[in-house]
Amino acid sequence: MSLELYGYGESVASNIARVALSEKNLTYKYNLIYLESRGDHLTQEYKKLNPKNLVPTLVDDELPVPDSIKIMRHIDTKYPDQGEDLFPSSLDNDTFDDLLSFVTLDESKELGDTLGTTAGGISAPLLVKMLCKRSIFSIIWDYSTKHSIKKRVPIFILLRILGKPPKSLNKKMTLMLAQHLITIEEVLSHQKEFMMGDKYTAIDCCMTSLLHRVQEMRFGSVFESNKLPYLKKYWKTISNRNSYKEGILDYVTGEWEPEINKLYGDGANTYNDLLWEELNRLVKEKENVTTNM
Ligand SMILES: N[C@@H](CCC(=O)N[C@@H](CS)C(=O)NCC(=O)O)C(=O)O
Repeated sequence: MSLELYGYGESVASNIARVALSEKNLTYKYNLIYLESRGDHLTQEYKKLNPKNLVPTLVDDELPVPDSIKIMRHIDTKYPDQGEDLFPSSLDNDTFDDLLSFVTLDESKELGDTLGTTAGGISAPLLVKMLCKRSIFSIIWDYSTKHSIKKRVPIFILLRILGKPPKSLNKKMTLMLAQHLITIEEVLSHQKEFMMGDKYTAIDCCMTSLLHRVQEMRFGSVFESNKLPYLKKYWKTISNRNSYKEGILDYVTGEWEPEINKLYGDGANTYNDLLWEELNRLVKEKENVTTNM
């Protein structure tokens, strides 16, 4: 068995793949692919492994497997007797599929539509900082001539030219995040340990990475509040698993941290108050619906 993973430390999708590999107790060679700051994912060589120019890609005995969800399915099928069963057949398929599309980083969906794309959206201030490590000219050239996902090209170029994301984008992503957090709280109101119930699954691998991004972007107060008690308990459970350290914390490149500190100092995300305003509004709205029933 020879496994190689191409990924980036501060990439939500790469984190999903690494958490899953850790949960399956699989060891692999790791190849660090710097994204916006260097454009390693835009080289011809990497494109042969991942035609969409995205991370992560797993290479299993020379077979390239791009996409975090496909990677999880691949290792779960090929190594069924190792570690956790990530796609247990005994579970309710419809609920599982619904949750999978809720967490997935689906490049065909709009930013904010799923928790996965919202995690990308709330990261925009940092993506811009990384793009700004390179000249406008090199970003325009690299992205317009090399990136396969054409609809992403003008977005990256515009962000580099503006030097920061438009406020309307930050605001929209914050409001979407509030909605998705309420959905998670509702799912977890079954009062079981994991998203699908008693069994740890691929959904929890995704959630570990997505909630880590929420924490990393300084929205971590949502994990401390008794307003979202199930989320608080769930985050404690998944962040205490070995896969959180082994799949995420151990791979941080350090590129983001100084920029996050420059943006938010010792404090919360600039949009944290807006997040809480919206969360409080949604919680109240839900309470009103329940009392009127
Ligand atoms: N559906 C893909 C999405 C992968 C994805 O969007 N990766 C991001 C990093 S989290 C990326 O490579 N971005 C680089 C770019 O868009 O240029 C997966 O789940 O693997």
